[in-house]
Amino acid sequence: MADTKIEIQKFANKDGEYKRMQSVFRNTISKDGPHLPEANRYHLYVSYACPWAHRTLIARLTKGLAGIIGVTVVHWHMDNNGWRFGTEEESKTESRDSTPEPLYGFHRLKELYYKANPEYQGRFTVPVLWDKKLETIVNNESSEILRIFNTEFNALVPEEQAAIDLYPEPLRAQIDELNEWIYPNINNGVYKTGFATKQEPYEKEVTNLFNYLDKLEELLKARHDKCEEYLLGTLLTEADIRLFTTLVRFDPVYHQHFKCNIRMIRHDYPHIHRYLRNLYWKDDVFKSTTHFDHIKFHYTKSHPQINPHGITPFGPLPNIMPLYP
Ligand SMILES: N[C@@H](CCC(=O)N[C@@H](CS)C(=O)NCC(=O)O)C(=O)O
Repeated sequence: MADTKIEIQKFANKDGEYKRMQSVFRNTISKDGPHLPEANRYHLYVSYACPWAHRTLIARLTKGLAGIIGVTVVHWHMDNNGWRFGTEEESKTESRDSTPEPLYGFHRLKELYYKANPEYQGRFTVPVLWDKKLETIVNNESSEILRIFNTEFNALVPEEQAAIDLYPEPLRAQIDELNEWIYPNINNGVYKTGFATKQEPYEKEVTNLFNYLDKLEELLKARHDKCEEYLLGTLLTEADIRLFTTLVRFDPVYHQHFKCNIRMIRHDYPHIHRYLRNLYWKDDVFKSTTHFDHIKFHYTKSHPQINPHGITPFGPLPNIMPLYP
């Protein structure tokens, strides 16, 4: 417990404010190399609990990359040594989704980072996109992995998936504009709220978060009035993927665990709630990549500074409401 407190102080500064660190590996895959687009050359390491990693899982399936890029899921529990891989035993029983590390038999995610760079000094985060040929990390920043998946494997997937463009040229300015306020105020806003270690920054962040959820509600109401399902209208884009992974965790986890509890999506934001349910229930890629057990266990049992007894609340039930409640 004492160690965990030290750990959290790396996040929160002396004023009790949470600061997210920048990702370090920022390369791309392209025909110009050195990371060439090739089937079965890359491996994606994720946690089903993590909203950033979840983005990459959705993009991988949407773009038809399931048979081209393998995935390993870490165990949901993160301790002072970071993420670990599931044991053989666990992969059969307790947490079937988290399996042993397939390439090197590593026990911890951090071993991959050190293999890529023995001098590495940053955090050991998921997602990690690994190049099996060059034995290094290509990229560990989810927003960039999304873009890589969107364009760089198009020659290797069926036409139908190649034609899906999650960042289409004519919508780029609008997508960028959405990302610019949704990322700091909502995606990262829940973390700034939940990891605040003083009352004042907590109150500032939680108020700000709900101001932006109100803004989102207005935007989605306007879309609904025009019978449009997505943030940008009738087309699924990366902006939806980036938003979904936060919204789907909101009521089950952020509301109570991160004290983001001024309002609840299911009770207080009908348009956000409909948007979330539409994505989850109508597009199997969103549903099949959402694992509420990993999500709930991870947060509530990996942050003893927030939840010292590690008790995972039952509710709210269900984790997500039906499409037509
Ligand atoms: N900027 C990164 C953030 C990834 C991130 O913070 N992942 C968290 C899990 S939700 C993590 O792995 N944390 C481990 C740690 O900080 O030790 C991205 O979007 O890919």
